[in-house]
Amino acid sequence: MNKKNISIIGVPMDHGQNRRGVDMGPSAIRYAGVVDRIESLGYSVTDEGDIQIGHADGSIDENTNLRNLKVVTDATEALGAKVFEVAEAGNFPLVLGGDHSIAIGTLAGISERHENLGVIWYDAHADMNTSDTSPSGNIHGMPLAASFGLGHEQLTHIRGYSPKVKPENIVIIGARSVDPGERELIKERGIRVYSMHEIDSMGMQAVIDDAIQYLKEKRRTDAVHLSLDLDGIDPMYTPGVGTPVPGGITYRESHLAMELLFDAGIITSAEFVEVNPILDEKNRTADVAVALIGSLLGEKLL
Ligand code: B3U
Ligand code: MN
Ligand code: MN
Repeated sequence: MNKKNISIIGVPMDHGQNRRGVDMGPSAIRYAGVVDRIESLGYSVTDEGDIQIGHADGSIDENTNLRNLKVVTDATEALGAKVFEVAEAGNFPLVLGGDHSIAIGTLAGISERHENLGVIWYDAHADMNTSDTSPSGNIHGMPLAASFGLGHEQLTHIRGYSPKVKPENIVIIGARSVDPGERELIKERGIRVYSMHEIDSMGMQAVIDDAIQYLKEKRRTDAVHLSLDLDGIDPMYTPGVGTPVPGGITYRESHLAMELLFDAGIITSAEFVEVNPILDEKNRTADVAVALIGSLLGEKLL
């Protein structure tokens, strides 16, 4: 990655799920020193501030089975516009969440500029539910499906087009909690998943090498977005997340993954989501986010 200017966009969104506090994620990550950390690597950083988020009552609409649809739609629309603007200006968009519903907006802004976008989804979950399959009505469990065109039209058509990404250009890393409807979609759409099984048996180095080769050589992607949900990492390292799932990726494996992605030079935008300071211990989860952002942007020991 050449030393582009990094544009930080905060998205204090907590309406894509039903545990309060994740709206403070961007503040926690800033407090953990994200700007200084990136500047120390020789980049210039512009903090674009936060996207405005409206109010919602948290109820699930009985017709759509969706919680807070309007507020999530409005915010992702605004985020999409901002991401598009900073990317168009030649900057690297670094989005800080906020719950994972915001990825719908990030991808809407990014994909508009690319023919064949790739996505790496680092997460304990597949985030591929739709209003029909979701057990919770929570939109943070739906952003991947919405981005390849499945789900409520308001979610699939942010910025007026759909789909944002081809299912076969998606790589999921760290999955260990997948709902039945998601499992079917993974098989049916040919989505590449490196679950904890593959991480354990192949090792993280081989997983990332394989993922890079797949996106670069096989899929010939022209840009790759990294969407990193902190719950992909084991909750012993990142306790401040709304839906922790044990048996996750270690801190060290995650650093290695970020370093290998930096070395490959394929990542063109990124987001770090689901940091919830209310559920956290001494801002540990935000600290991990900042450390991983450092590695993703080229921080090395020597
Ligand atoms: N798959 C479940 C749970 C979930 C998804 N994403 C998170 N949790 N963080 C759902 O509600 O869709
Ligand atoms: Mn997620
Ligand atoms: Mn998750």
